[in-house]
Amino acid sequence: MRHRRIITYGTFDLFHVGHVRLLQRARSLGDELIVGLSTDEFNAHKGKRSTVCFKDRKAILEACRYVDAVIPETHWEQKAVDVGTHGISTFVMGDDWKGHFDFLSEFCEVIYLPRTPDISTTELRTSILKRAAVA
Ligand code: C2G
Repeated sequence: MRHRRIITYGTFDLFHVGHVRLLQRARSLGDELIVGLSTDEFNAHKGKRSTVCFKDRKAILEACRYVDAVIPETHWEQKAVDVGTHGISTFVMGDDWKGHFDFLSEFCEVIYLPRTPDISTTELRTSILKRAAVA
């Protein structure tokens, strides 16, 4: 049976259970999981400003039992190159991205997994700020 390497991408800011469940399910699809982690600069390009810097988001992901390696995600177009460079069998994203990366099916399997409901970095940040305001 061929060694199956999985890849996924994201910001993973304020690491939460939705991220864990995505990584857990992605990892269960193969033997190894690589995460393309958005750099702070790429996040700015995505119109996102993460609370936690790239260095710390990387350390947190590397501590996650489902993650075997973390590579920087610096631009949208790197995915097809990464799939070749790392010998990826399957590309995985949450289904909020459904359809956006179907072009990769030319190079590897493309799977969109259902998002975990009722949790997001934005919701977390908002609830923290709300509590701080009334504290
Ligand atoms: N996710 C999830 N359930 C949630 C929140 C997030 O399954 N409740 C998934 C997202 O669908 C994504 C991954 O966790 O697959 C990381 O989420 P983000 O860090 O928000 O990723 P994003 O900023 O959308 O960046 O090139 C792709 C981009 O880098 C994706």
